[in-house]
Amino acid sequence: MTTAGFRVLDEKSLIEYIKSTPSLASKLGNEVGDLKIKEVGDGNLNFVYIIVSPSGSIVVKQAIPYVRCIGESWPMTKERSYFEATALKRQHGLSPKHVPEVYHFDRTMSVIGMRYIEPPHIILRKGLIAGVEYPLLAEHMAEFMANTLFYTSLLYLTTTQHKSAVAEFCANVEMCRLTEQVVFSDPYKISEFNRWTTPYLDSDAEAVRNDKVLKLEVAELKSKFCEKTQALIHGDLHTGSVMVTHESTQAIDPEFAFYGPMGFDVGAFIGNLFLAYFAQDGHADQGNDRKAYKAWIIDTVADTWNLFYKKFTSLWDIHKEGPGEAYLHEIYNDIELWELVKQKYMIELFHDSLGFAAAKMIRRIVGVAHVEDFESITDLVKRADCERRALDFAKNLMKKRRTFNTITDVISLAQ
Ligand code: ADP
Ligand code: SR1
Ligand code: MG
Ligand code: MG
Ligand code: MG
Repeated sequence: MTTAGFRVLDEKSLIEYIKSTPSLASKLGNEVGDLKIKEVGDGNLNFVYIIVSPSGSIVVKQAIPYVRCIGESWPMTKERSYFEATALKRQHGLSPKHVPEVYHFDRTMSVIGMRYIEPPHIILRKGLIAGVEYPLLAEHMAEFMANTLFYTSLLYLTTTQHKSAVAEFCANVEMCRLTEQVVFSDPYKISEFNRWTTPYLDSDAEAVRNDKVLKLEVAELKSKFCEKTQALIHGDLHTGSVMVTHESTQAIDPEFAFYGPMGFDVGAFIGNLFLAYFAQDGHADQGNDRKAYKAWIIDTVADTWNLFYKKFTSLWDIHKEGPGEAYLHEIYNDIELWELVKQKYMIELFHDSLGFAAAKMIRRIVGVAHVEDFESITDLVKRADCERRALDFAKNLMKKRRTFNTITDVISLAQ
């Protein structure tokens, strides 16, 4: 596959590429004679290589011009790599402890070189399936989301700074269209790409397609996704985009980044925690009923929202006198008005997050791309049972989201 200087790399040609790229070779201590290279991409879209030399290690990610999990029949711009590299750099600047450093970017080749997030880091989704508790996860994710969302919003930026950043990321249009299709449209209609645990969920999938209230709600969320240029969002912040140890949390894979509604990130993360929660009964066995683990996931949902709220509003407090042009300073100087503004902003963000969480759950059960949380449950009756409970919760959540005032109310619905 070649288009004006682009070629798909493999383990062999990547060695030559690294040898001729000083910014990568230097991270390997320039010891490029005996490199160990392994392709580890387990995501839906791209190729990811781990490269280890005797004195260093890196990860190289290459975007190819189609959707990897479907094949060449679904073309997809490899320019996504540009937006991923740009977002990674910006997010690393805003939340350096939770985003890998970018060492190299080659737009022609759609290649990003970045820090190898070394073992014992694993993908969070895998840890959630294995039943591992991560005591700092909520704190770290709240910090990542508060920093990246607050500092790229009009609460911190001038309208001129914000508009030019919005314009830059507007060009990530193909990735946005993919989300519009697979999250907000396909699950609610007949689509060749949809799938579900058949025959057990046949009538559940049909019920989603025939639910007029749900379709109106998802249309509203789709409008918000397309129209609300609130902050630079990661755009795909599910539990497969987070790598963890007990001490460390790293957000990767922001190729869907653009200026969109903050709730899309908060909701993606919380919605995927709820997917993990509903999958637990399928992973329970005689040795472990997973009850305690379910309680930990629920606590993590609550802590994520509550800590995010705290960190985000405290950044807002600190930067009230800053360059942000969303509100007049005289509003901030009036304690009652400032409280009112804060409450209004945060409750809307909460309801957006709940709506997007629900949409992200529904698409993983009746849409094209499923999650390992459920797919790894081999007993199909059990799997369908877990998926149905998650789906029913998500449908309710989407419809009733505006009636919730606290995350505790949401958790009661899940339990
Ligand atoms: P995709 O865009 O195809 O989903 P990801 O960026 O999610 O690709 O990467 C796929 C997999 O590669 C991840 O699940 C993770 O296992 C591994 N990976 C990606 N980036 C890194 C990194 N910087 N360090 C270590 N492993 C990584
Ligand atoms: C064809 S849909 C592929 C999905 O994988 C990515 O990680 C995004 O979630 C996208 O929706
Ligand atoms: Mg990924
Ligand atoms: Mg990706
Ligand atoms: Mg999702």
